[in-house]
Amino acid sequence: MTTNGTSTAPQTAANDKAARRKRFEDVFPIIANELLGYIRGEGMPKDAVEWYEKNLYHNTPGGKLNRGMSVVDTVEILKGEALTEDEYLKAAILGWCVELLQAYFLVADDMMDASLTRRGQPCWYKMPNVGNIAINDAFMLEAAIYHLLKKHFRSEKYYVDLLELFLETTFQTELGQLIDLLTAPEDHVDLSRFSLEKHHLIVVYKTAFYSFYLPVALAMRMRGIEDEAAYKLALSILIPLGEYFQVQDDYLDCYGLPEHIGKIGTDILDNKCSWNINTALSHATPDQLSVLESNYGRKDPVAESRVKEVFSQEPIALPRRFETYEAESYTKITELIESVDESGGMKRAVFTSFLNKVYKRSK
Ligand code: GPP
Ligand code: MG
Ligand code: MG
Ligand code: MG
Repeated sequence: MTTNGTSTAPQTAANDKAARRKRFEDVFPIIANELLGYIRGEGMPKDAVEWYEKNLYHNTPGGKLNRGMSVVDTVEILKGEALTEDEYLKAAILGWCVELLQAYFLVADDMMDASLTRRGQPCWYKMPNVGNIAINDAFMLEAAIYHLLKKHFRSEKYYVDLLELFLETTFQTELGQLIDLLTAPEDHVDLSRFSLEKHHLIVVYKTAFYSFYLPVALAMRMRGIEDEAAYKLALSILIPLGEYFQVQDDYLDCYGLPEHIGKIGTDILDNKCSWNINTALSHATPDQLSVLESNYGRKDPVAESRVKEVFSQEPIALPRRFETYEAESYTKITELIESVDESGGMKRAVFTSFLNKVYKRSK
C-alpha cells in the first residue's frame, strides 16, 4: 500500500506486462536484419531490400502480439523457472515465426475481405504503390518463417516437429479461409446456407489452430514434450478457446470501436457467415428476418446500417446475447482447465495465461 492507501499491485503488473512486451519486441529487429542480410547477400538490388524491410515492419510488429508472446510464456511456464538468455531468444524467435505467419495471413485476408484498415493504418495492399505486389509480399512473409527455422533450429531434434506444426496449421487455416469465402459469395446472398455448425467449422479451421494450438504446441516441442496425449489435451482446450476468440472477433467487427480494434468491420458488407448473423437468424421476428434478407451482404453502407439496427433490436439484442455467450464460454473453458491432470507434465497455467489474455477483450 502507498501512503494514500491505494494499492501499487496493478501498477506493478502493468509495468511487468509492458516490460515483457518490450523484451519480445526487441527481438524483432534481430530477425529482420537476418532476413535482410540474407537477401543482400544474394545480391538483391537496394530497392528490393528496402521493399522487403517495409513489408516486414509494416505487417509483422504492431499487433497485440498475443500469439507470439504465448510461445515465450508457455516455454517459461513449462520450465517452471526463468529462461536463460539463449532459451529466451530461441522461444522469442519461434514466437516471431508465429507472428510472421499471422502477418502472411492478414495481408492476404485483407485483400480477400476488401478491408481498408488494419492495426490503425491502411491495409498493406492499400499502401501507395503496393496493390497486387502484396500477394508476393504475403508469400515472402511466409518464406521468412522457414528461413528462420532452418537457421536457428536445424540442429535440434525437434526441428521436423516444428516444420510439421507450421505446415499443418497453415493448411488447416487455408481450409478455414476457403470455407469462409465459399459461404460468403459476393453476388448471391442466401442466409439459409448459414448455421452455427457451419460457423463452428469455419472458425476452428481459420483461427483456432494457428492462433491458439500452434503457439502452445511449438513451446511444448521446444521443452521436449513427446507424449502425444499431452498434445491432444492441449488441443481439447485450445480449440474451444480459439472458437471463443473468433466469436469475439465477429462481435467486435460490428460492435468494436475502430480506434480500439484498429480496423473497420466488413463482415456485413462481405456476406460473412459470422456469429452475429447466425445468432440474429435464430432469434429474429418475421419482419426482422425480411430486413436481414434484403440488406445483408450488399455492398452498400445504408443496407449495412439497417442490418446493424436490427442486430441491436429486441428480441435479437446481440450485445445482451454476446454478454451471456462470453460468460458461458469463460465458465466452460475454466472448467476444462480445472480438469487438467498436471501429473502428465502439462500445467494449467499455460491455458489460464492464454485465457486471461483474451477474456473480455475490446481490441
Ligand atoms: C480471421 O478472419 C482469419 C484469418 C485472418 C485467417 C486468414 C487465412 C488465410 C489463409 C489468408 P477475419 O477475416 O475475421 O479476420 P479480421 O477480422 O482480422 O479481418
Ligand atoms: Mg478479414
Ligand atoms: Mg477473412
Ligand atoms: Mg473478423
